[in-house]
Amino acid sequence: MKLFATLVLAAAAFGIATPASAQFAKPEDAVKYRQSALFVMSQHFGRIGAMANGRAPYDAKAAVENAEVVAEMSKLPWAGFVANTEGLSQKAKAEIWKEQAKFKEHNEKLMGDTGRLLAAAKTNNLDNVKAAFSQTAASCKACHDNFRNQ
Ligand code: ASC
Repeated sequence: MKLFATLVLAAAAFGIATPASAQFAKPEDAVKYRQSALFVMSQHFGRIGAMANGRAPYDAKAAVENAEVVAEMSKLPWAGFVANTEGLSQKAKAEIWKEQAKFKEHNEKLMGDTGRLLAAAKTNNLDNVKAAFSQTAASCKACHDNFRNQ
């Protein structure tokens, strides 16, 4: 274990990629990490949704700020889907680990969409925000339909 820790530190010092699992002290932390990133993303995505759906007045500056958080958060959860967390969360389907290429495709689709949502927000045009919001929401839903229970 001590040797492993030393090797991980050495690898980190030299910028060598270490397994994602090595980034978390324990499997439960990886679950908490990915759920936290997804939760923060959903809060900020919801604020854009409120504007897109007319439940809140359109505030172009707020839309950009929220889209920045969404775009950044959308990069994070995936590293938390470590193999040793399978079965720890009732919501994460086994398919995540059985169909890793497909899961990765969904992750990348979302990151592309959130990048386009941010670009749309920066146009300061509500119609652009609405279109990019629904594209992104469709990506959220597609991944949930395939990989999340309930
Ligand atoms: C949200 C949110 C999700 C997605 C999903 C889209 O605002 O929290 O998980 O949109 O509901 O279908």
